[in-house]
Amino acid sequence: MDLKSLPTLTALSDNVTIVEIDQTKIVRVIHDKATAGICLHGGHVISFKPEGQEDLIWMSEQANFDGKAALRGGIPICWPWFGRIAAPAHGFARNSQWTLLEHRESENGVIVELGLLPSESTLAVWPYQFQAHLLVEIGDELKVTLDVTNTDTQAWTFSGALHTYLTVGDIEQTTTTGMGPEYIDGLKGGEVCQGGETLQLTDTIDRVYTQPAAQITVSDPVLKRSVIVENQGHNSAVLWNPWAEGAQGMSDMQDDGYKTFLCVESTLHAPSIEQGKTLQPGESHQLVTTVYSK
Ligand code: TA6
Repeated sequence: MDLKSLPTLTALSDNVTIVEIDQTKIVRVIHDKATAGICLHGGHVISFKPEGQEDLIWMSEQANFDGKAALRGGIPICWPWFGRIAAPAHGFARNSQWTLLEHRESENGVIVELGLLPSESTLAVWPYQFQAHLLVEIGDELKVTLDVTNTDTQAWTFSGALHTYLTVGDIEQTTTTGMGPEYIDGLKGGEVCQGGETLQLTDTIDRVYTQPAAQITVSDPVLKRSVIVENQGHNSAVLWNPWAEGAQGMSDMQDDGYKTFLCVESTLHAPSIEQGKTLQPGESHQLVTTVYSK
């Protein structure tokens, strides 16, 4: 995404400004190391461009920045559940307005911290007290930490994902390793399958890899780079691409959009909310993804 050309609404520091696309405010970071953007709507990272490189993060040309819809592309925050195990799909965090809490900068990069607290609309779909912090560290690498705390008087259970859309030059020439051997196939009604060491796509994919390695590597001969994804606090890595038919069925994705991204997600997967991770009052959990190229 070309964030540099957007007019500044508010300058917060030498490196951090507020800009806007349609109705959506964006925290823009321009630093010697990288340029990045984080929408307050959804706490959604929409760009991470290390200096001199193509964006590592893919955004749809048809993403809806009306401040209501979930954004197509970037890093959707799926929380307090992942998938369609409850409504709205992927939880409410990606459709909520987050608050900018803090920004800090040094020669190594910029850290932006956003927060989300319960509101009438979150309590209507999930009747619990919580505190969510999103720490976005922008430097040579992009590190995103979703830190959730149970501020209720009772335990609650959750799942979630940092649903990263990675830019690739051409999906059919892209190879992925490190996702591990076993996956739950979302396209085969949740059948547990065994896969090969290297994945090269020729069709749609929607898989929960249950034994990912510490690093997942997406090798891109077209953009002449490998993108590395390292996750923490997860129990699986979801890989997704909707392919041509899926892209055509989405109003917020251009028909050929599927050719230039692969979702590699840091996921806490659960078949139902009740089977998710439990936090007792006062307990916290951090779901992390780190993305960089080499
Ligand atoms: O992470 C994969 C997935 O859950 C797929 O099943 C697919 O539907 C995708 O997310 C996108 O979901 P969305 O609600 O953003 O259209």
